[in-house]
Amino acid sequence: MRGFMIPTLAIATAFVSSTLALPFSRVHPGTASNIIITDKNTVNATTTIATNATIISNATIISSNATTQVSERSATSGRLPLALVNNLAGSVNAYVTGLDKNNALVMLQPNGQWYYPSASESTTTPQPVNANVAIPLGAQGSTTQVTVPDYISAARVWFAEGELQFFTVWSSATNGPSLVEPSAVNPSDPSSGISWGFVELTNTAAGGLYANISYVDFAGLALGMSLLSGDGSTQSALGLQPQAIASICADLALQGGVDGQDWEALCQADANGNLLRVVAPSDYISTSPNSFGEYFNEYIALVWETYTTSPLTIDTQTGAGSVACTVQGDLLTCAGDNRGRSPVRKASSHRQRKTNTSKPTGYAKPSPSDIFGCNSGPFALESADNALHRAIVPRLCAAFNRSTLTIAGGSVQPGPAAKDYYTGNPTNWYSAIIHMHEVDGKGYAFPYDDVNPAGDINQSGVVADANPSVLTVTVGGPSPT
Ligand SMILES: *[C@@H]1O[C@H](CO)[C@@H](O)[C@H](O)[C@H]1NC(C)=O
Ligand SMILES: *[C@@H]1O[C@H](CO)[C@@H](O)[C@H](O)[C@H]1NC(C)=O
Ligand SMILES: *[C@@H]1O[C@H](CO)[C@@H](O)[C@H](O)[C@H]1NC(C)=O
Ligand SMILES: *[C@@H]1O[C@H](CO)[C@@H](O)[C@H](O)[C@H]1NC(C)=O
Ligand SMILES: *[C@@H]1O[C@H](CO)[C@@H](O)[C@H](O)[C@H]1NC(C)=O
Ligand SMILES: *[C@@H]1O[C@H](CO)[C@@H](O)[C@H](O)[C@H]1NC(C)=O
Ligand SMILES: *[C@@H]1O[C@H](CO)[C@@H](O)[C@H](O)[C@H]1NC(C)=O
Ligand SMILES: CC(=O)N[C@H]1CO[C@H](CO)[C@@H](O)[C@@H]1O
Repeated sequence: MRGFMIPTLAIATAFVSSTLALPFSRVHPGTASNIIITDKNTVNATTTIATNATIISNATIISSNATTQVSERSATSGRLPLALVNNLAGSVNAYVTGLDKNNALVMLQPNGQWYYPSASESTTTPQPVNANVAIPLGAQGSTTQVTVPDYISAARVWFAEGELQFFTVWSSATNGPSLVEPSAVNPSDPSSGISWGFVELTNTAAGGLYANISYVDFAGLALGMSLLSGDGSTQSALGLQPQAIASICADLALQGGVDGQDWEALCQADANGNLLRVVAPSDYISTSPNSFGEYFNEYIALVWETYTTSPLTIDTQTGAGSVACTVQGDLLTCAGDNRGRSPVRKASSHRQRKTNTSKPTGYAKPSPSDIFGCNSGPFALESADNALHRAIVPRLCAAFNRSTLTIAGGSVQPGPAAKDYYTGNPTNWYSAIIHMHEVDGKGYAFPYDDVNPAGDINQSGVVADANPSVLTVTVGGPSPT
């Protein structure tokens, strides 16, 4: 059980604002010309070489609620049986997209065979994928079985209450198609008016299966996963509770009423006011840059003040062990971090001293968007960054994101346990509230959600196995037990 109550904590804060928070956002589905191409809604192949996979199996609807029985794959095959459980009343379609073992773009057809999308070179407008790539799920309570015929990477298993629209664009890098996927962030995306979600997976000969439920960018349809491994063990990440979006939006509205921030505007609704999804604050800020502007200022000032006079210890959880960080002037610097203050040079010559190589380049105060996204400003990684820096960034940003830097035990990070995450304020209420409405509290809600103190709950919601047997994905909340 998570140990926090929103109203009490929020009212206890000194960060109450008098500005009026924005209500939820409306989507207005557009056409191909309204698509905004980014790195988040595209999959770029590295080859166009298509190898026709043999038909493995047709999707089969099992009209019972019995535990799924799917034949185990052989250890040397990339075949991955999927059991898709529909717990929603309406009609649901599934889609599988990704890159095949040659890194060519593939989509799975309902007959179990790969479809290799194409693209025309003659236009820059995204072109619709018209092939039959929707796998209709059976009625509520049924399990639909389909086998991914071979290894796949950068893959998603999508679910939609209706039909999703996929597109391709010509890529001059490969002289072939790039896939353009539905975007949760763009309110004019052609698929924006329907409720959808996905789980991400990669299944390779070298690495096995790695699948996650990610709420880093948005939360939509309630999806849960369970992986049956070759050795008979199971792992699960149960995802959002049924009807979670309505509850999350109610909580966000409550928080917006308290602190005046645009929390409720993270929620998108269709023209009739039906709630569809919740977009992460970093993605929301990318289209509404004035939101959350001053939100963290006082908190950051307090963190800076605290660690000016005493050290912040970051446990890198690597061979480098724990390192001490302190605020000097405007910058937080950590011993041994390449972005920290360089070691004091032995003043061997007058000339060297003049070049002042000890210019500090530590961590500047982050902006709200830096804190929500963990990949910009002081948290942006550069190719020259050393291993220590790469270990500190996730842990430092996670500490900001969970508001654990100024609570008891917060001077060591990671330190405070999951029950104390988000008990400070201001905090990332998107992450906090999403985790509250997850069945088991698992599922990435910000990019470094896999940072945990050793032995504590791993909130990332990943299932992984070198020899996966069956991946079950449940739509609409867990099956009744
Ligand atoms: C794919 O390529 C397009 C340009 O053709 C680019 O805009 C997009 O960011 C790329 N996507 C990824 C995931 O790198
Ligand atoms: C895949 O099969 C289709 C239909 O049989 C055929 O037209 C196509 O050329 C094949 N592609 C490759 C790469 O073999
Ligand atoms: C898949 O279904 C189609 C249409 O029902 C059928 O013609 C085909 O033989 C089936 N393929 C397999 C592998 O069962
Ligand atoms: C499966 O369970 C659902 C929900 O409990 C129920 O509505 C449905 O009738 C069941 N289906 C079968 C075939 O028993
Ligand atoms: C989730 O899994 C996908 C596929 O393996 C991976 O690309 C992505 O980075 C993962 N997401 C997170 C937040 O780790
Ligand atoms: C070197 O640069 C830092 C930061 O810009 C400054 O604080 C320090 O005084 C400089 N030292 C010398 C000797 O100029
Ligand atoms: C949490 O799980 C993720 C995914 O398996 C993993 O990358 C990460 O290292 C785990 N974190 C800890 C502290 O074990
Ligand atoms: C994304 C996120 O969790 N942001 C949090 C980062 O850290 C600060 C400091 O606690 C929180 O207030 C933010 O909510």
